[in-house]
Amino acid sequence: MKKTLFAALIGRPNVGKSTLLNFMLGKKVSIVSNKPQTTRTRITGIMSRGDVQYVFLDTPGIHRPKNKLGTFMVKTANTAVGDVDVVLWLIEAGDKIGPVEEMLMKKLESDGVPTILLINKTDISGAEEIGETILRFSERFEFDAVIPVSAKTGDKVEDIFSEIDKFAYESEWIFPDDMFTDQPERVIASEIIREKLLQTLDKEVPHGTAVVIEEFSESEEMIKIRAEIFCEKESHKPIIIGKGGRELKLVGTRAREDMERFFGVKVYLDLWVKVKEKWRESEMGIANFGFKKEEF
Ligand SMILES: Nc1nc2c(ncn2[C@@H]2O[C@H](COP(=O)(O)OP(=O)(O)OP(=O)(O)O)[C@@H](O)[C@H]2O)c(=O)[nH]1
Ligand SMILES: [Mg+2]
Repeated sequence: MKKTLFAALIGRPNVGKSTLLNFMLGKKVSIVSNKPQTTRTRITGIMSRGDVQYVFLDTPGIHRPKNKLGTFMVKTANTAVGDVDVVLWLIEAGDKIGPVEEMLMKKLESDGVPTILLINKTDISGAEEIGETILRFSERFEFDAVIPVSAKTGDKVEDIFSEIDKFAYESEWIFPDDMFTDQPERVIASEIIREKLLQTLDKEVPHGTAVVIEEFSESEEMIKIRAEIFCEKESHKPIIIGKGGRELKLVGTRAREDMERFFGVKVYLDLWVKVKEKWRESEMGIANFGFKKEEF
């Protein structure tokens, strides 16, 4: 008897949603960085194990948006809540209930979707703080389960499966059993480049970048990729390129290595940096980079 389960990973930026998704799948499908607002769209991770096909939706961190891109990201996360059988709400030990949490609780209540609270990063938090945090959140909301986990070490991640399995429903599987993401190869390539920008560059600069794949040509022995990195200000361009092209070269090497691992063939990567003033602030700017209104 085959079963299907849709689960969304929801929470504030930087709590480890994408890290957890990658750990659960045993494959890297969603980019990770130590900077908040890394994930910008809904990323689907699929896993078929035993009788169950799990469809996980990784979402952008919920925050108070400061521009049109932020508004799109928060809407994407909110919409995912309504599309799933169970929500995995990730927090960190010490987190308080603020406006973002209030809003999320209201949404979860009105949608009536089962919710499991995950206190992530237990490898770097104290037992007492974890306990207090569980109490604080449980007093305010009726969670179906509460599990302290570590997406980094994998501690208690298997317990998540035991809890969510209850919500799986009988159905034919939607995706082929060897499929693990629905992202097209071009999107994976652009996300890998964005991850390396976030990991290599400091502060605000990488947050204002968008990556467009201009060419993706495959032959048997290699893939040739030409990508354009758009930044928001003329002054950001030399920062991304670096002295003598050092930074861009580093981004390129790191991205190429990951791409070769992912695609399993040699990759030739050609990166260009361009400017698109304040693109995150306009509807048209974000639509041009594929963040479309139609998605919700
Ligand atoms: N120590 C520790 N670090 C973790 C754990 N999970 C995630 N991290 C780190 O936390 C940072 C953020 O991880 P992400 O997975 O990108 O977080 P996210 O919730 O997807 O963030 P957004 O996409 O910005 O919403 C990264 O530096 C991760 O390595 C964990 O269990 N333990
Ligand atoms: Mg993420």
